Amino acid sequence: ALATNLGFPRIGAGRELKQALEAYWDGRIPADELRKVAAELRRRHWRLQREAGLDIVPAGDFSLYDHVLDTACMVGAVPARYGWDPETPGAEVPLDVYFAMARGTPGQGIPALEMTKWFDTNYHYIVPELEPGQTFRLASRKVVEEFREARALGLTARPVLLGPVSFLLLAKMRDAAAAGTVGGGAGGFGPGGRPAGSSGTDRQGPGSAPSAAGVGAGVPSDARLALLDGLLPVYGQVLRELQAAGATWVQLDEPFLALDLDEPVRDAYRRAYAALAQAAPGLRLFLATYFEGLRDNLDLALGLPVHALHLDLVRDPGQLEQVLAAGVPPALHLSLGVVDGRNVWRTDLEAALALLERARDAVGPERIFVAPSCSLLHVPIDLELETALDPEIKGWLAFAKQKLEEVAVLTRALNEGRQAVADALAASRAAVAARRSSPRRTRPDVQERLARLRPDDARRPSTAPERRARQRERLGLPLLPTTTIGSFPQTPEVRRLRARWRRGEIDGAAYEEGIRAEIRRVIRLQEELGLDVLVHGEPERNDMVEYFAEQLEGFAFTRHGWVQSYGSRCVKPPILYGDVARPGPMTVKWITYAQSLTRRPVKGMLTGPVTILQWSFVRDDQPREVTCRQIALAIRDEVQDLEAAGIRVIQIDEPAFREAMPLRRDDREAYLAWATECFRLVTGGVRDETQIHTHMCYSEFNDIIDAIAALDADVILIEASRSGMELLDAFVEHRYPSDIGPGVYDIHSPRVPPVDEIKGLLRKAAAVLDPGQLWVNPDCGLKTRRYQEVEPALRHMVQAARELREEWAAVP
Ligand code: THG
Ligand code: ZN
Repeated sequence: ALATNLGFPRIGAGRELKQALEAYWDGRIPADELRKVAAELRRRHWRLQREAGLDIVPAGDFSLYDHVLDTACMVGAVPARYGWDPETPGAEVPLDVYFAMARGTPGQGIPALEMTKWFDTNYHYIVPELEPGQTFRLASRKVVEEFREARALGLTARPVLLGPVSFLLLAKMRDAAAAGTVGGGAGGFGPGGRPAGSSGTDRQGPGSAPSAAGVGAGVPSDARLALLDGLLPVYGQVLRELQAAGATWVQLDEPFLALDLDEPVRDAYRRAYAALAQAAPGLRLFLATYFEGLRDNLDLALGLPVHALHLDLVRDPGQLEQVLAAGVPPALHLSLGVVDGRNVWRTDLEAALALLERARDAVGPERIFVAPSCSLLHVPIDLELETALDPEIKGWLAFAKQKLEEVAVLTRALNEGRQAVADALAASRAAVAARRSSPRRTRPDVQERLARLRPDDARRPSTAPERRARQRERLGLPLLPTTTIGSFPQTPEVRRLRARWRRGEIDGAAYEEGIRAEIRRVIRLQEELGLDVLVHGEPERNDMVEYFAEQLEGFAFTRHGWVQSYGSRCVKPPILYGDVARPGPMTVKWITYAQSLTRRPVKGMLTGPVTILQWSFVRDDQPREVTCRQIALAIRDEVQDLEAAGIRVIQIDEPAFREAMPLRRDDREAYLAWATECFRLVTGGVRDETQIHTHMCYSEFNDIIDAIAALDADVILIEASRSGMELLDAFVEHRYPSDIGPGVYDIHSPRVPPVDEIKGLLRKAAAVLDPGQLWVNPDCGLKTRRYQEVEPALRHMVQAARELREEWAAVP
């Protein structure tokens, strides 16, 4: 058996890549310096992987921005607006074209490619943009060069490519009508598509999932697959060049093989791999599947002419037996992903070894690779850097480096027998036992409370229409009430205030007064603008998940546990290790202070349980739904405290509600049932006259509209401006019973929308929904914007609402 890895984090333990990228984009360092940092990181990471005990390391998994973008460049899929001439013989995509695709060029007004979630992870990839009749040609030899680099360092490396079928299924098509009109604009996307909403250095976050990309949906066959025949020769050429450079194995990542596929997609897989096997007959193809089990695609995968098949045995340990029962073709190697590449827990080596030994006894040790379940892109690099972490909890964890050491131990156990690694196995057993028996993990009061839950706890006393009448009366709101999503711009002064407090440079009293001053400013501004439901602006928060997790029991935090979110942006997910409890109020102090400054209603702002769960590293010793219910109860207590303190409107944000949905259709109903129940547990205890808002930051509601309605919120504030209110169709068809605030202003862009444009959007909304149902608000929080844009935009928004109120009031 051989120890291997599918991919390593690129950002660097000290986020060196982030620093270098941002310095390059700011013009502070030249391209050569950026390349030097990147090469140094690759060298360091290869050395680390070899020293951890790997026999074969991945090469080409490094990326300056994103591996899907790298693949688009490899095959020359560069939309015309980036000004790259594909006809120039031998021309490769230059660095600045690459970054223009990732980030746009604000100076020239060229938008970036769209960005969306990589399967069910918190990583975002750049969505390749293809057109009918798209041609491909080899336009980047990055993977060949990086393979040579690894060889030159004396490593046995396996080049990594995103497989051709997954590449096409991750892409979106421009429609034929618009394909000829390329130039300055980004118009003309297919149904459901839209121009990239964010552009340039301005990009602050992901856009919505493009409906054209198949991630998470039942994957449709469509025009993209018609491009396969044109794409395969480029892949063939890359394989031959890799072989010529000395590669024996090449890894092809095909995560879509673990999703729901229709017959044309399956056929595309058969055609693609037949062609690739023929293109470089001497090369061994290592087909990587992950994020789910193969399930009904098992026979398809086993029938492809490849030399190794990687299985994610963390997500689906049962698929090993299915594979063995189906009969492993005599020449096929199995790569067994037994170490969790998506989470931070130390592996139970005994349990992993049981699976590995079963496979070894069935197919022989010479046909086994031992590996993490997927690329380690999704976990932090090195646990040893966490010197401040509670030692007991640290003993339960493994980051990328430690995970590879586990892979090496398991491989040795297979090759040399358990006694060769007896110490490591004993240490693992002890760690597993210590975690299992630790009192830190369990809270009897939390478990008893969970056991006592009754269906009524997740139900509001009256129906939405009854509540609406009472809330209207109490809040005294006009037609088309105006509000915002919650955060106001985080000025450099506010960031500095928080940083100084964290470093202990100012005391608690000075910090609190600084925050209160900011709240005063934000309340005064909103009153002056004439908004109807105010917010406190969230100056005390950094990352919302971190903010709440820090105030709950059951979470631990790292100092260096950065995980790439997109490009140079990272998040530091909290580690949820134990039963969750709320020792005391988390937001009441700030919200009640804000409310004391104004007669208008101030919203309490909370993050929902599904989002806190989804954006944390979550314990693997109980079902996610149980953990989510515990978080829900903690947030419920906060809601109760806010209500008791006189807060009349409370918003529970669930931006991750959709992305937490299982990748396989069969698993979705169960997820939506518990996720909905958790949201309702948060709000179930409030009185009829307390108004519950929620916010979700994407515009794909069609397939979850029933669950959205079942949340039973009084008001839902959603993204809509970028799709020109198209998403409202789902709400119309469903006869959505509550109020809706379809965002009328795209906060992802610095542009200030004119009054008439906002009125136009509201008219569109009022044409399909009851005007009495409509709220007026921006698309998302204003945290990443500047006051110079926010103030005029909100002024226009309020003006538009006022003009329409008068206009519509005049109509009998
Ligand atoms: N919080 C968490 N996860 C998220 C988001 C979030 N996932 C989805 C989406 N939002 C990702 N978007 C971003 C946007 C900005 C940044 C990270 C993810 C970002 N990070 C800072 C950086 O890399 O410099 C670090 C932030 C910090 O200091 O905490 O700007 O909102 N959990
Ligand atoms: Zn949002």
